[in-house]
Amino acid sequence: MPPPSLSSSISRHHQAPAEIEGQALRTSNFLRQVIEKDLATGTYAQRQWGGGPGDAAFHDAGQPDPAKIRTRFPPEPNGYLHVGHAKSICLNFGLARDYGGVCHMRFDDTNPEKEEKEYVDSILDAVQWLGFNWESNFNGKQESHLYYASNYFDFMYRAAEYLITAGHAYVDEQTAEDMRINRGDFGKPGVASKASRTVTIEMTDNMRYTPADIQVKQGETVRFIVKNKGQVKHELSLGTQQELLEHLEQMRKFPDMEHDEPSKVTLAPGKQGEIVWQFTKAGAVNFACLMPGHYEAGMKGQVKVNKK
Ligand SMILES: [Cu+2]
Repeated sequence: MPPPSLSSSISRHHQAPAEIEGQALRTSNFLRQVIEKDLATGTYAQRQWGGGPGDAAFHDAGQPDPAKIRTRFPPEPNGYLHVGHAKSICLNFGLARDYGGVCHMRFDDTNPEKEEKEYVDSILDAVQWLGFNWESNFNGKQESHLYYASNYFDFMYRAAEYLITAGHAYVDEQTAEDMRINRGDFGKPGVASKASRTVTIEMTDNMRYTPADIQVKQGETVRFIVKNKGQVKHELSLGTQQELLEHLEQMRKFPDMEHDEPSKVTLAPGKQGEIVWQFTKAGAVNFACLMPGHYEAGMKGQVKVNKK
């Protein structure tokens, strides 16, 4: 008998609830708890479905939704997927499957200059390889839920205009530099001779920093010696949570981009580098590895800056 293919043995693991030695295992998390509560109390039982993406009026004119829940996987088709996407795929398609719902495969393709058909095909292939698809079959009616945001961009544009005119959103006219300054200050580059101590941080391929929790005093200058003990490239970027998440987004789009900023150090396997930083403001400063998939796998830490 030929061995089962990798993809078929992986999709078998997706069957829920899993069974080990006759004992049913039931995993749970806060998303499942919210969904189960809504299904039990019928919170959205009266919801209508217009047959495709659209505004409230469009759906109100539709049929009672045969899907118990709707989730979505919305990648930008500007690169190949990584392990963080695999988690999102299993989460969104897995919840839809487990609760009698549908997961929409929706390409967030609103930046056509950076997007290629090759990435669209590769993403669809990856979702199927993980054992999922975007078809639904309710009451004998087969439907595909493959959507492209560019097909209803005008609707989203009108929605944005509405939010602005209703006072719920605004257009930020600041320059990129002003935004950076106003967004939250996490300190400034320090001078090594002023450092009150040296903290060594090790990075490993299990996507962890050691230590990952560091305490400093407000005003203190710290010299961080960062060592890459792994076999792949890692980095350490210091910043506010928002700034790190924005950089993460840029790294997804341009994985080879390397920052040359004093708050960051990128290291080849076996190398070490340093960051000298003065923590001027009390609160939390975050750090993370923005190599694709690393932050998602948990490669992050925090510097707690204690008030003077
Ligand atoms: Cu890393």
